[in-house]
Amino acid sequence: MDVTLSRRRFLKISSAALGWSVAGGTLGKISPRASAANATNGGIETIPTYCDMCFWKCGAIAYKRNGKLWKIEGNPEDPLSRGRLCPRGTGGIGAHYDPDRLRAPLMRKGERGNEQWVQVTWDEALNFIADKMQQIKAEYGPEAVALFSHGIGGTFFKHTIKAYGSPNIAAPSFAQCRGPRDTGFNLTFGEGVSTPERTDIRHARCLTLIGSHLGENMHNTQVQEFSEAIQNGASIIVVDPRYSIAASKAKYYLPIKPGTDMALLLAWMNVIVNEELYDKAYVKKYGFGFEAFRAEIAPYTPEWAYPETTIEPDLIRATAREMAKHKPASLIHPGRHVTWYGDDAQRSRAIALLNALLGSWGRKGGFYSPVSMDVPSYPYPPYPPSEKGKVDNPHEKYPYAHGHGALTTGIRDATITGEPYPVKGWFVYATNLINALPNEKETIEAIQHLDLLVVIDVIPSEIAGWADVILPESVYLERYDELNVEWFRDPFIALRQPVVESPHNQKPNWWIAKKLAEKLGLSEYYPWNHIEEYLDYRLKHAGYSLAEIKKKGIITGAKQPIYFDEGVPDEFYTPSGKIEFYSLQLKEKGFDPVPKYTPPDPPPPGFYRLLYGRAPVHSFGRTQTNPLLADMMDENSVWIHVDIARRYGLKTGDTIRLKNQDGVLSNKVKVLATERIRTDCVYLVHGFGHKNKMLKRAYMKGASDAELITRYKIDPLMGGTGMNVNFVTFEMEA
Ligand SMILES: Nc1nc2c(c(=O)[nH]1)N[C@H]1C(S)=C(S)[C@@H](COP(=O)(O)OP(=O)(O)OC[C@H]3O[C@@H](n4cnc5c(=O)[nH]c(N)nc54)[C@H](O)[C@@H]3O)O[C@H]1N2
Ligand SMILES: Nc1nc2c(c(=O)[nH]1)N[C@H]1C(S)=C(S)[C@@H](COP(=O)(O)OP(=O)(O)OC[C@H]3O[C@@H](n4cnc5c(=O)[nH]c(N)nc54)[C@H](O)[C@@H]3O)O[C@H]1N2
Ligand code: SF4
Ligand SMILES: [Mo]
Repeated sequence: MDVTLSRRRFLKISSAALGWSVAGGTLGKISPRASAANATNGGIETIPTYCDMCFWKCGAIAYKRNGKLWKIEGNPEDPLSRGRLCPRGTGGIGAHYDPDRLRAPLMRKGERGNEQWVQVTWDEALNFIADKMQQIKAEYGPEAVALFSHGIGGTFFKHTIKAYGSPNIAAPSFAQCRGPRDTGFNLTFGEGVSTPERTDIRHARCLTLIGSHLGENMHNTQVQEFSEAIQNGASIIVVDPRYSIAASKAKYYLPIKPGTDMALLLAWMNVIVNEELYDKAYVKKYGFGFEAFRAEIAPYTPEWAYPETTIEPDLIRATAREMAKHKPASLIHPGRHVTWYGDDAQRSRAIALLNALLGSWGRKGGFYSPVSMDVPSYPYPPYPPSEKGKVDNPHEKYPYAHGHGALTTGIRDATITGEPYPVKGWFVYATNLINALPNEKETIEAIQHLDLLVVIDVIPSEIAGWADVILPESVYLERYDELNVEWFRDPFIALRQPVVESPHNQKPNWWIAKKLAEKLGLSEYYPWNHIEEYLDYRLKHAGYSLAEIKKKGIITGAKQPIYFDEGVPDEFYTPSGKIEFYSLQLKEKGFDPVPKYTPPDPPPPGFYRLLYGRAPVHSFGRTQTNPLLADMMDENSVWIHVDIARRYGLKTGDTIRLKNQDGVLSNKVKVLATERIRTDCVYLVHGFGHKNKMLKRAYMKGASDAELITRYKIDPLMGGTGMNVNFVTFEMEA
């Protein structure tokens, strides 16, 4: 690649985007050169595809110059990106050129975890895996193989694993991310919030963000809509112990004591109900159990909430009135990564209830009803039924864990204990379980019980370090994937297609999953020869074709109603058919029918709560080796309040280690002494502190939050793992 030119160009594009986060205004304008056509012009070729630098799947246009990947911009025809990518999306070319990429299949030599490998052929690797899987099936049954997978690239692995006979498929995006939110909303409205979130941020007149750090959390469409809402003069209320970028845009900033949001939510509802500020007609028409709810929240006055949250009663009242003034275009954002304290499904339910009081569900500026295109699935033979059922949640211990695959930590527990039945093989696709699950010791302990650990990744991640076999995947710019048929405000179909060839012996997921199925004697599940046939079949049955979608990357459908007053049926799929202010199903199962507050455990003396989140230029722990993104941020710092830093004699730039309540010591990390955080907590950007030596650029740079998260609190409703329950102190470095 022409490194200088593309880097200069890249920095220009991303600093425009980052400028937004710091200085306000919109993201960079749509480039007039971004033509959504598959064109060759003076050695320049444009190929539309969709981004995979995170899981938002923005439509993009890749540019090639003289046959080489040059740059990526947003696809103006795509409803998610609307022609603009976030800095990570723009930096996607770095994923193709990353010198740390896995290049060929590797098999472990010696002990697990010692990171010594022999390079093998694809046939050798897949034969080894298929033989092991047949042995496991013969001895323990097919359910003893589990798949962990994150993102759309896992589609074909899920298919192969189901065909093999296992129902044990899990993703950290449920029990370590947004599961509790969808459970809380489902219990209230009968539907979840889904992804992309059905939030009508663009039209909100008042937007309340509870720890949703938009601007650092760079989910493109939401950041663009947030920016529009600000420009349209919406009132922004931000609740965060840390003065986030979003907080800097807020009319009201509430620096809440961590873990006490439930108290604030109850007090807000108390004010809105007592002062009769709620949408009475809406609540009367759609609400179930409102009087019982009113009685339950009566004790939770702002004066009661003040010592819990440290937010002044006047400020609680003022913000409650502000959000009510703009109803129903008043949106309390449901959040996304909500696995914080273990009472997360109930906190999410409280957020749902507050939205219900404001009448925002089904209304403009609140939650719209998403639509999608109708693209029939491929007609495969039925999967073999499983006699044993899923392994993760014996006796339905977590009654609301259904419907989203299995629980990651449930599979991990079963692997360790052998109960309710043994798990002997793990497939890990595009998820770094060492970083994504709390308590890495338990993950490593579970791995010791396995007969087979296969990791499919693009770089040598920490979990790959523990594998028996590592399979190197082509990055998204080098492959086709499943169609993106998203539920969104506008219906569309998006295509991911190869822009360039893989540089070494990497293969796309569909090819690996299909070859493996064939070696397992499951060829009937792959009646197509190439994914192009599969995609064309699906598209033809929807009235389109692969040839057609390849040109623009996107097919959009006609606008459809998305609000109640546009004709969306005002139905709620709860047991009562209404919005459940009081939940009889929760009561029957022994849970609180209306959310209650439990104070968080206090830190041990001299310890500070460990909080963590995102940086605009990185995705989780997966982009630290990307040369373009690492140039912008190559390590994290620990945010410490200036007064606390002073107490320890620390200043910005000093190097320390963090030690958690269980004695776990982090890598060295730089201090950021700042007034932008409370005195009772510290903050790290997630994804740094890599420990795999093969990650040359990222090895030991910064500290890993994951490593310090040894404790977690399980949500009794749905099995999510609250992870903001760890505390750290500081160890000085000479
Ligand atoms: N401590 C801590 N834990 C967390 C979080 C946190 O903030 N802190 N966040 C939680 C949340 S919100 C989520 S959604 C989860 C996310 O957790 P994960 O999905 O595990 O995210 P990553 O850790 O980035 O791991 C993604 C892996 O996929 C690999 N990868 C990237 N592209 C490709 C590809 O094209 N093909 C293949 N095969 N692999 C690829 C990357 O190299 C990386 O190893 O983690 C959760 N866990
Ligand atoms: N750039 C970038 N963007 C991303 C991602 C990425 O990796 N990189 N990942 C995407 C994914 S999968 C997800 S799930 C989202 C996650 O992003 P979000 O869902 O927006 O945020 P969280 O990770 O839950 O929380 C981080 C914020 O919560 C605050 N916080 C911590 N504890 C508390 C508390 O007790 N109360 C309150 N009110 N606030 C608290 C922190 O200070 C921080 O600002 O980001 C998405 N967007
Ligand atoms: S939000 Fe950014 S990284 Fe995620 S898909 Fe969109 S452009 Fe790519
Ligand atoms: Mo997430």
